Amino acid sequence: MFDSLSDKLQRVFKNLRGEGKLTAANMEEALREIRVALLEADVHFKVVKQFIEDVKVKALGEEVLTALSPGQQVVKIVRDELVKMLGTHPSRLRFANEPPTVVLIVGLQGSGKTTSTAKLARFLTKEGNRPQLVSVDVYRPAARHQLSILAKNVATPIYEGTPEETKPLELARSARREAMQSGRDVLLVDTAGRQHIDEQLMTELHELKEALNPTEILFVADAMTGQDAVRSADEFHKRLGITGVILTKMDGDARGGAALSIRSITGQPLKFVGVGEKTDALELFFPDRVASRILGMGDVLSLIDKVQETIDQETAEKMQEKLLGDDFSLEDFRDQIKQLQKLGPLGKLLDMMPQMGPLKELKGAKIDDKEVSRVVAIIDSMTPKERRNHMLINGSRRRRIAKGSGTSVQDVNNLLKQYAQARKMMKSFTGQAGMLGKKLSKMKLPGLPGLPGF
Ligand SMILES: Nc1nc2c(ncn2[C@@H]2O[C@H](COP(=O)(O)OP(=O)(O)O)[C@@H](O)[C@H]2O)c(=O)[nH]1
Ligand SMILES: [Mg+2]
Repeated sequence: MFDSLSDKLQRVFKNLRGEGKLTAANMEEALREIRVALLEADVHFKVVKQFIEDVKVKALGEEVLTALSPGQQVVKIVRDELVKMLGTHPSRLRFANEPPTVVLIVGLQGSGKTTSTAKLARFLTKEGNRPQLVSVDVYRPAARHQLSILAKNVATPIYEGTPEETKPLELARSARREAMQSGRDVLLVDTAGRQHIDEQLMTELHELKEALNPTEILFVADAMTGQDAVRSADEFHKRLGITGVILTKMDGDARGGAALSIRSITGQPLKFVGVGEKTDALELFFPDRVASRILGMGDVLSLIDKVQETIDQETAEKMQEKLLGDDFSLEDFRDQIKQLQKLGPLGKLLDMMPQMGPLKELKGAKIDDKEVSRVVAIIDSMTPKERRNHMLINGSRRRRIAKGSGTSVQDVNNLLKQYAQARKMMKSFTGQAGMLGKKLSKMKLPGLPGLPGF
């Protein structure tokens, strides 16, 4: 769905990654490319304009985090703005105080109303509700029959109506009465559609709205129709007042522009997406997940969040100074390993960092809790002097430390070796000011010491 947009955005971020810092010039270039990518994904031009402005203000403003590299900064800003554009919080169905809650399903012909009505019934049942269905599409007998068949499929009662009930309003009223009598708590009303918005349809929908006082009026839009879907959602909203959107056919190869524009244009949230023809192919819409999927950054984003959450900024800064200087002690080593442990399995961490090529061979490495406690115990058994200068630890001290920490001399030797390697590694990272070292220190990762041993 968002493949093409995703590819283009990633190219922009890749280019920025090579830059030392964010400047007005390289930002301008990146923003231009992001703008083109969004327009090509069929995002509404007004939405694109606002989006670019917001990203620009943030990127060049005070909110820039010096802890992240330029590429990561922009990814973060774009992600945050995408989430904002998509609606920040997932928007669930609302329920009436007095059951049954009435949900009116509206939209153009062929958009997926009948299918979505059945999908919703199934979804609600799974959530513990007791829905009731009715089709008021009196113009096409086949349409009502279609919902009857789907109702069986999702094991939900449907009000079929009497031969005398030929008007949408009559059918809907009777269906509500039946729902009340049989203790159903949600009435889903599948309405007729037209190829185009016309007066007669609007009048009919208005009457239904007046009579039923629905809690939700969900507009069903076909994602494949791109900007047309957005335009008709907007028109329905202006004329009828909708409370949310179901975007169908997201499993197709639509470019995604509709999903990205609907909220900004109509002011109404995208509540569900249809991702297939079957009745289970309905998903709640989660803005943050969709944004991450669009950016497809192997989750650099969650890494950024995680690093920021986990590592206390101040400790990290102190640590960084140490890493850059020459006084990286065994105590620091111990603290870093503890920090790393907090970040979770190393393999997972590295998975989240697609640009960590040189460290890929460490993928299999694990920081296991036992190993960490052993390291901590050994270092704690040293004297403060020894922790500051490992050269003081001779053979007999090694034996004592092993005894004191309940480990073996070999464990102590291994640890000292890892520590020496870590020091060397840190020096080469930072010393050469190589990209990787810079990246690590910028990200305020604890420097990944001693990795070869873990
Ligand atoms: N691939 C796919 N097809 C869908 C989806 N939703 C509906 N359809 C198909 O779209 C067509 C029209 O759906 P229907 O519910 O009859 O539309 P209505 O005229 O608005 O009631 C049918 O062939 C459905 O199977 C979806 O999310 N994905
Ligand atoms: Mg229909």
